[in-house]
Amino acid sequence: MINLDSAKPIILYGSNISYFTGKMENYFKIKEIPYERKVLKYPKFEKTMKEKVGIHQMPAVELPDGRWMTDSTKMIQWFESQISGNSLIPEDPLQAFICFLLEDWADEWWWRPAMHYRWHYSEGANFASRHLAEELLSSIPVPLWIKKIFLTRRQRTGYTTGDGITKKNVKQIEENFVSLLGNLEVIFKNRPFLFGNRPSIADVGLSGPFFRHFALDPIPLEIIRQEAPFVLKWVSTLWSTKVSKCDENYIDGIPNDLEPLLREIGNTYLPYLCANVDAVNSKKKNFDFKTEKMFFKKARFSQYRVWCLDELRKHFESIPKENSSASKQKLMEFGCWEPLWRNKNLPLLDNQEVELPFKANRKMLGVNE
Ligand SMILES: N[C@@H](CCC(=O)N[C@@H](CS)C(=O)NCC(=O)O)C(=O)O
Repeated sequence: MINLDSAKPIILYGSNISYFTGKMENYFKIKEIPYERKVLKYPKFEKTMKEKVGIHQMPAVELPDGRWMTDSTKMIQWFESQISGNSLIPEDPLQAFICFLLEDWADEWWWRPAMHYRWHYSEGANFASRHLAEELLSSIPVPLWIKKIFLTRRQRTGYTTGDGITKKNVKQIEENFVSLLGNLEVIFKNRPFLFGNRPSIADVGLSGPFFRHFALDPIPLEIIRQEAPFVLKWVSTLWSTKVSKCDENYIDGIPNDLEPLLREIGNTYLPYLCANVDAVNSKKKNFDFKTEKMFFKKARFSQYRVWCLDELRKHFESIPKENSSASKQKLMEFGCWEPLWRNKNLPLLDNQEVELPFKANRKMLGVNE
């Protein structure tokens, strides 16, 4: 068990406009885990992370005993295993599985649209490139305007135009976001969090795309203000909620209004993970991916996301026998079952990510490595 002492807080290294740093901060706040966010400037941060955890990505956590950690999903699971009481993972096995699924979807699927809104529009790119240049690159003796151009290009070639976004599908990607807002608005009109009056790791997962991106960057924030005030309210409620003060447990079962989200995971996100597995199997660095509503041209392969799919399978396999057939039934109803198991063998690396959260093998996308 970890000793949480506010005199010796955990250090969270990361930018205050970073997706996964924002997710970790939401988690620490909800759990009242004392932490201090710090920035280690580049190139020192990159070098230190590679030494400590094997790869460089944001955020990193340094524990009071000096150990370093990476990967928000595995860090959160580790903290959950170290702290007794007030867990953010529901006891009900199907609810817990759905939470892991929603968290994974929030981390991996909504990354691309979040990067799109930030870097495609000059309002977002100007704001974010200036912010990051000043926050992270101030020890590099290069004029600000050059740093801004460098950052904007790096993020676009890495994560937007370099990851399947073209002139033709921008509209589809933006419609997908507006439809997410519509679905979430229905939920948050009814209750403060996805599973009732108590936040879960699914809410924490969704704070990734929302807290430091959609509800911060000028273009998506304006859409949320106009179309989804309850979503905006959820963002700030989550940020200011302490789970120790929530005395109600999670609501029973899987509420009907989660169904549109789960159906989308079944018909878009899990098939995307399968297409990524096919690309990795055939050693393709890029692949096209099509759903009823979207077409991605030359999306980037991700070895990390092969592992994500494997993790989801492991979570399902850990459901106790007596709950497993009812859970399978529900997943079939949402269209999630077939794509979860579509690819027989997953092309994982030997021992891929087994040492997380203390050592990592792969970044989320193998870009800028
Ligand atoms: N799976 C990781 C993903 C972390 C991640 O990709 N973070 C982004 C910034 S928010 C990053 O560092 N990207 C690496 C880069 O751009 O080089 C997690 O959950 O923490």
